[in-house]
Amino acid sequence: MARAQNLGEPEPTRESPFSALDGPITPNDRYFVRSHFAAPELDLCEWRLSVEGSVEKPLSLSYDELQAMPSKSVTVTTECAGNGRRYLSPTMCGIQWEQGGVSTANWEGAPLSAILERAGVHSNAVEVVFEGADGGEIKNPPRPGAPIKFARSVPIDKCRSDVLLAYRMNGEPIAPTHGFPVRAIVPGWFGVASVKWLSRLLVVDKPYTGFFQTIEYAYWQREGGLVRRAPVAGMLVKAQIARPTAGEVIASGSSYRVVGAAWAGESSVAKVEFSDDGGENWSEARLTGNPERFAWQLWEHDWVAPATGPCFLMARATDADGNVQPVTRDLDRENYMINHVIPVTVEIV
Ligand SMILES: Nc1nc2c(c(=O)[nH]1)N[C@H]1C(S)=C(S)[C@@H](COP(=O)(O)O)O[C@H]1N2
Ligand SMILES: [Mo]
Repeated sequence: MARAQNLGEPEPTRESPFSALDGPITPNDRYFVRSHFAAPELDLCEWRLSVEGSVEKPLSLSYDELQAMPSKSVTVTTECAGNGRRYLSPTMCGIQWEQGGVSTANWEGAPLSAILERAGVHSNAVEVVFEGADGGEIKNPPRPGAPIKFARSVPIDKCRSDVLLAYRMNGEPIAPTHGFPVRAIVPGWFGVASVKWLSRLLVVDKPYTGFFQTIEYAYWQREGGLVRRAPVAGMLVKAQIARPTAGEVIASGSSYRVVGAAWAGESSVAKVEFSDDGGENWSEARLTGNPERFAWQLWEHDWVAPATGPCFLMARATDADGNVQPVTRDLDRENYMINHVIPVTVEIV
């Protein structure tokens, strides 16, 4: 399995082999892994999920209690906010993901709405902070100080409408690297919000400003002449080409079925276009399979390889709200939210 080139971070990371795309679901052994600290080993008998903060009745749920609640399953595409960082120029710090920081799985678990209802959330609540059992010191760059836990918050409305506390991934108990026994799944949002190894839900009445919320996994938002730090949230519209792959050698005049996937966060993919001349001309690709609200849209395009020489292939998606993938990089996004069109160079012989 490919390892993402790692600029100084010791934590385990694994790219999904995106070029192997062969259906809507990423098999568990090909699903990408991004963990900031060592995976905690949790004992099911001792594990509890506590629900605290701005609630009428704090809870402490066991694995059995969570599983006994009505369950729901949903197919969700999750992209790491740093996916594609390898293609940024100048180079930005962090894991140098190519195209494999994105995967799709079917998750089964308890809707968070039911748990919040049981706890009786106070009307002043604005967010739920998801805290993982993992933590440690921040090493890259070094920040001397006490160890911290991995934690992220999600607005209360999103928690009520879409968030799942998942215990099964593609029909199997969630593997230790993916957050056993229970993780959050925040459909349509960048992966960082889907906290693994959940141990605590803290309902808060002010926006949370933790390390992975406002320092990392955050970007600059401009409003009224001010620049402020905003946490990455919904995934942006984006298409990737699975095949051909960069550097592939293709015979001039041959027919080639170009395949890929596109996703649009909380919106949906309206169209995917393909270009074989570096973005001068575009033709519409075919959307395939059965679209699901939070899952990627597979697409294909029957293409005849042009004259010999290097050839710059591009795919660009448009979402249902009319957002088109940009051609240039927005520097306010720093090293996250990478959705500008990135060419795949192949060699026509
Ligand atoms: N507790 C915990 N949750 C976490 C993380 C983490 O390091 N610790 N990484 C986040 C990030 S940045 C991503 S992209 C996804 C990756 O999930 P996966 O490893 O199952 O693909 O988990 C998120 N949840
Ligand atoms: Mo991530």
